[in-house]
Amino acid sequence: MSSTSAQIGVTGLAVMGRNLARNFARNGYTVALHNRTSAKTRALVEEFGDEGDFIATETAEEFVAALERPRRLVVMVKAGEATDAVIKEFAPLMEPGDMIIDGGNAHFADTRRRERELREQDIHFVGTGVSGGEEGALNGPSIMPGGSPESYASLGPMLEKISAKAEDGAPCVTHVGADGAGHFVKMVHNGIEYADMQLIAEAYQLLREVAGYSPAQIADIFRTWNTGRLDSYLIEITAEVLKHVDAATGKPFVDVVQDQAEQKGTGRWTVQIALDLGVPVSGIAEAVFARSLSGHSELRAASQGLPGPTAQQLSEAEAGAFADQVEQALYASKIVSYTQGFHEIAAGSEEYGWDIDLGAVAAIWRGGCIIRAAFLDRIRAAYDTRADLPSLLSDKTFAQEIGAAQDDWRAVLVAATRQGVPTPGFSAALAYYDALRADRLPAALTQGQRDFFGAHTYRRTDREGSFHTLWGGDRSEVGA
Ligand code: NBP
Repeated sequence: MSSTSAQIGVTGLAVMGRNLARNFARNGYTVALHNRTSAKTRALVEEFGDEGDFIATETAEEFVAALERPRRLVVMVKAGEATDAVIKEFAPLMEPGDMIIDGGNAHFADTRRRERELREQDIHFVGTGVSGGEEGALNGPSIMPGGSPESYASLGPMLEKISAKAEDGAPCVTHVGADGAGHFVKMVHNGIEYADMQLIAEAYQLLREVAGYSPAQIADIFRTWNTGRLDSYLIEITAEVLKHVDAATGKPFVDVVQDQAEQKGTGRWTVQIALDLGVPVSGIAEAVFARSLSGHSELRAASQGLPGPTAQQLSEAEAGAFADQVEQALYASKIVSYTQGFHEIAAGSEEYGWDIDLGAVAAIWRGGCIIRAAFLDRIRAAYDTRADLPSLLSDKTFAQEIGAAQDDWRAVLVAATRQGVPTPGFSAALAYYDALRADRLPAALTQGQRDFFGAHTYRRTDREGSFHTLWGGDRSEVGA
């Protein structure tokens, strides 16, 4: 603790803030520390003070005074009211050109509001997505900063230093775009994470219930998948979880955990915002709904005993072939989830004028974050080839791969339906794929119905204009 002025300060020293502060210090920066409850500040210095240069402070005034100009003040508190409370406390102590960096999981609309308000004071508010959990915060997260280009010029090199590095050595951070762009992208990241997890869970359930494999055998299958195109952090940890045996009962760990998941915050926002933007993120939505359904214990209890199909056990040879088909279905569905997520980012970028580089987003998710995967390199390559790609499915390589997977994908869903195994993620993904490639959609009939009961009018395939049929009269058509 030699320096008298810090290059960066962190307030909010719970798991994330503490580890982020240590990460900055380990990378050679002097870090000012602050927490509402100062016992946490003292504890950090006592436990980890030898990892680097820290300046522990107790009051807001001391904290702000400890920072070199322009100040870089990272806020890592519980997202929501706490963030506003902290801004209210610190902003009056700061000066033009200083930066407040919110690394919490804020809603991007809040970030836009805070950025606007602080801009009046010439303070740069940098809403920043941080992914990778506490481990990432310490050893290198994927970082998604929004805010002004000037703030990135000052902050970017530091973030690049503490961020995760992709396999090619590139730092997993980029200036995503103005005001709320970083938090928007973090939100969609989490939505995609929900979808990835749901698809993996469905693959597990199918391997267990249709193929008859044990959790330990499924762990081995996932390990094998992890050496191929599905190579990812989530597949890797799934194998670990499935292999784990509960010490108290000797049963597979997955069998002693209650099958009720929570859905909150960013995953849900991804779907809400997609609805507002009119973007079909059906796979992500099904992942959120699947968690929601799992948590309805009373509803589920009341439905126990409803009839299902007669189960048919596969032979050993059939099970092996089925596992290969599930891999195809999982990969194809994953392509769809990312297609939907990137569509939402593109739509948000368009709506808010962020000019987000989709390839750069894929690139910074390659390391540090929960959805890190070899697959993201492919997405980056797709956008590198064509930055204005209308959809990932328009990329030649992805189109070929999904085409090659489709027979197995369909076969898996036939088996799932026959055996009564719910696969909302796989099914929604296939429906999206089939709907997009369809020559005609039944939306034409929907338009006819709307015109019938509400005179909503329709457009014709053969002429310009808007038309209405006199359904209650002689059924002649009027329009221009
Ligand atoms: P929490 O979300 O549990 O927040 C705890 C921190 O907020 C403590 O430092 C607490 O101070 C402070 N705080 C609260 Br609560 N109310 C406050 C107020 N009114 N004024 C000042 N400080 C207040 O911590 P976390 O899990 O470390 O997460 C921090 C942020 O990072 C959150 O926004 C979270 O969503 C985000 N995030 C978390 C993860 C993760 O894996 N956990 C990943 C990515 C992003 P106290 O000590 O005095 O109570």
